[in-house]
Amino acid sequence: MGTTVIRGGLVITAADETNADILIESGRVTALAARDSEVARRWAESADRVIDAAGKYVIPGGVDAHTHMELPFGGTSASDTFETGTRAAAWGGTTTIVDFAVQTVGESLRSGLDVWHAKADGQCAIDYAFHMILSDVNEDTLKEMDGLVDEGVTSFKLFMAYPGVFYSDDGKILRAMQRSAGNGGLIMMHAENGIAIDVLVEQALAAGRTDPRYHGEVRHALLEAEATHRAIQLARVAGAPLYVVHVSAMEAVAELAQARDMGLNVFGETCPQYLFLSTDNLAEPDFEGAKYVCSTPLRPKEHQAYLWRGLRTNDLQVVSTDHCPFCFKGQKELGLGDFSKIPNGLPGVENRMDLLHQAVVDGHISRRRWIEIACATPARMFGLYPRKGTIAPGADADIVIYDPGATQVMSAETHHMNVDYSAYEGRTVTGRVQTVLSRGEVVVDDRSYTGRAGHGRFTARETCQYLG
Ligand code: DUC
Ligand code: ZN
Ligand code: ZN
Ligand code: ZN
Repeated sequence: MGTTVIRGGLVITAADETNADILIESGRVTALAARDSEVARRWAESADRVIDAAGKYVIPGGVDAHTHMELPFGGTSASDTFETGTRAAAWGGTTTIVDFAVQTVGESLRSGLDVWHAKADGQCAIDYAFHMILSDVNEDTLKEMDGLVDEGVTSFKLFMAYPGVFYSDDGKILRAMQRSAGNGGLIMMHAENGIAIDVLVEQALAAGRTDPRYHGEVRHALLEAEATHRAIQLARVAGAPLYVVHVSAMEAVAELAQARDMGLNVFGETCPQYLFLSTDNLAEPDFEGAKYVCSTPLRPKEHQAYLWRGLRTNDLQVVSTDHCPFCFKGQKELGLGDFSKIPNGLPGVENRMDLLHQAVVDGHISRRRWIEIACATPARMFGLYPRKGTIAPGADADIVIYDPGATQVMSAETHHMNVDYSAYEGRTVTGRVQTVLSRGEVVVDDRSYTGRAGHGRFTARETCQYLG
């Protein structure tokens, strides 16, 4: 691989905005120099490739720390493979995903991780890493956690929801947290009171409330807040840091804010669907609401302002997608007549960087905060920084040339995710990915795909770098 120079753009990281040219050698950023400086001119003269970024932003590739490619769920399987899902990610300006490997009840973490490697290895267009879902916490599982941390799987998701599937009771959660306090792993929590939710599901169905919108009602905001509170207290008792995934309720944000005001290592993630969609979508007629069934659920619109505020005040630190696509035809339709049978999840891995840029245009966040919540902080949180998440000497050359003035209409007609609908169908956004580099290789070249399955590598992660 020769040398590449990216010339003439505005380089935006979480820390700075600078008019700089970038020198890339052997897949890494080796130097930045002031635009039009003597040294930058010399680089351009001798480079194998010069990419013109005049009038564009030059940003770190996105880090999506929450995806579910090929996740078996609700009697079906998420419709993006690692191949299709990572290609769509690249199209959307994301160059690293962290996907959730799943432990099957009764089996080891090792066998779950092996299954995920078999799905992903040799298939990905961009770099990938894994978290591990703990579905069966026992003595063996706890011991295995230490080994996973050593091999770069340094975070573990637990579920307070989904009794009988992924669910862990408080005792199991406490044990896993105690173990992670000792081995440096980060516990990620799906914070919803699944036992109480199951009662409300049963009551709703018995009363004939079967439409998708009841999914939002039974998964009550207070049951998210209660679980968030409980997870925080358990983490305090264990002396472990905690990362709460897919926060959607304003009452849960308040729990996180209170914990952080106490100085605790408690972190929160939200997702574009909670920032841009609402229970209005769940109530769409003709079963269309099923397209918006995910857990935690979409909330009434008034919650959005609290999520934006949390992102500005750093009570929420990360926006990831929880990308978990199911086609409307044949998959979401499994829940016709019973909302509890609709497979949970929304597509979004391709849309995140653009939607958050729209949030910059709309004045919710600054440009640097955009990069912080979508690139730098997820990389630091999950032990990928500074290889990923920034543009600096030594970093992997995972770089996006972003056109801030272009407009696009989001649509299933034009997206690259393997799913038959867009959660943002018909939405016009300002800004568009133009060119994407993954470790110095151009994988999207001026809006045409030049990547390949197998370019992406498994990336062993350090432990969380975001404590204190
Ligand atoms: N939530 C979803 O929406 N899908 C998969 C798992 C989850 O927790
Ligand atoms: Zn979850
Ligand atoms: Zn998830
Ligand atoms: Zn999820």
